[in-house]
Amino acid sequence: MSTNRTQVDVESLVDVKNGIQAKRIFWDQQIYDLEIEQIFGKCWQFLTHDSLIPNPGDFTTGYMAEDEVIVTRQDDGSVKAFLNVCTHRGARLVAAEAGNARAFSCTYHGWSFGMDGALKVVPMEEELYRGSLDKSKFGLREIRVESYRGLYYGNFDAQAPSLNDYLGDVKFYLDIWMDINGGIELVGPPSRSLLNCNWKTPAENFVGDTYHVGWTHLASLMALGGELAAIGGNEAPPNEGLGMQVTSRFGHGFGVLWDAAPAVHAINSKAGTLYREWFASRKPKMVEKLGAKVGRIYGSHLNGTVFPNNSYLLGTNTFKLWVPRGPHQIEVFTWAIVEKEMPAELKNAVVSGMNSTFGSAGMLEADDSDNMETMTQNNRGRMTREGKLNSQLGLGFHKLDPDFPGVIGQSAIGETSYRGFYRAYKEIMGADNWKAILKLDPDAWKHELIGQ
Ligand code: UNU
Ligand code: FES
Ligand code: FE
Repeated sequence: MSTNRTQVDVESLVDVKNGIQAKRIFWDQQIYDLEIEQIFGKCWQFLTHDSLIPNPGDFTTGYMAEDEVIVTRQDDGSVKAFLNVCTHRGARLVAAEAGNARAFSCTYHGWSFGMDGALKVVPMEEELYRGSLDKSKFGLREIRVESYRGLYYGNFDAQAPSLNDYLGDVKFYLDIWMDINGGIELVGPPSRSLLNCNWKTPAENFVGDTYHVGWTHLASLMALGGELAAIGGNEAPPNEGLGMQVTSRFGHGFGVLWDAAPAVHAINSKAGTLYREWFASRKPKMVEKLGAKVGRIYGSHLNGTVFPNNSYLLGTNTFKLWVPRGPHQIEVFTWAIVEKEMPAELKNAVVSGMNSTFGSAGMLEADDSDNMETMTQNNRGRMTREGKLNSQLGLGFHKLDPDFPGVIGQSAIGETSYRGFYRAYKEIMGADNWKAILKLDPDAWKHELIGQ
């Protein structure tokens, strides 16, 4: 067992049955170090989308947790990812955020690598190394890559389940937005910003927090005047018909606010007008294909997280990666997510609508950020970090639904997907390896969450 695993009592961090977590999960360095090994070492992490590297030689650089990576489109159309680190003396290989290149040359001594990762050229190789350097042994460290609906994810663990199996129950819902309706694309380059919070504070907020929407975002919702303006200020408790929550085996989950997809695009803006027309024209086709109950997912607002750190708001056109930078800071990457078949005018309008609401300087992004930072930074206090976090909202009000995969939280405002997120977190943090996780009864997680 690694040092990190012997230093952290994972069992004490999450109480699944009672919906409680230890507050120190947002603070302790040892917990963070174990997360890097167990969570980010085992789980699928978002890299890029087809639309951002369409041609051979196209590349983007980014992060898998604290590891710098490069993602490149190969001549055969496939996509490979590598550590963005020169295998000579370890300098960063590629400084650009994106581009097109046939080869990558290190800035330090000039070793050059092909876009397939192979070490191709070593300056003065014959004269200096005199045949003693085996270039085939010094290619870039390759990372396992798989894609879902054009979204590429990387994984450091060869034992991990396929990306499809990992997404599991949430694929059914994502497909309604990302496949059945004609597919999606990401608009980049991503904006990047620093936030002084633990990576789990926004990940849990997006996976499961509809409770804060009417309160934290009151002023923004009133200013925007969309479908959610009525819940601003929590003046009237939402009825049961407002939405639902969904969670799944590996911690992915989301909240649904029925028929509210365009809610944060200002009612009188160009985006607001065009987008509401768009849903009115597209929704009936989805209902025809999927039936009224399931088809309603399209045109509803979805706030979700793909475990561990990839969040999205479908309707709001936000696609996020919360890259950890130590336990108390993240770098936020924000892309716009649009439907492929939207006319260019609508795409442009919703990208700009997204940037003014959930971009790095967006008004709702700003509403959230102080909460994310204080719930991290106040753990500087010793008594504070010995405390607990409560996610008991809706405990006991779950169901299984033959039409909706996963565990369903029955009211719009609840914390079912928080509990699902931390149930998976605990399981993966404490497991010897993927083999041990995958040999468990595949339905056991549901009973554990529902408590029966
Ligand atoms: O802030 C959020 N997570 C959110 C905002 C969720 C739904 C609608 C608007
Ligand atoms: Fe939720 Fe205080 S009311 S953190
Ligand atoms: Fe928010």
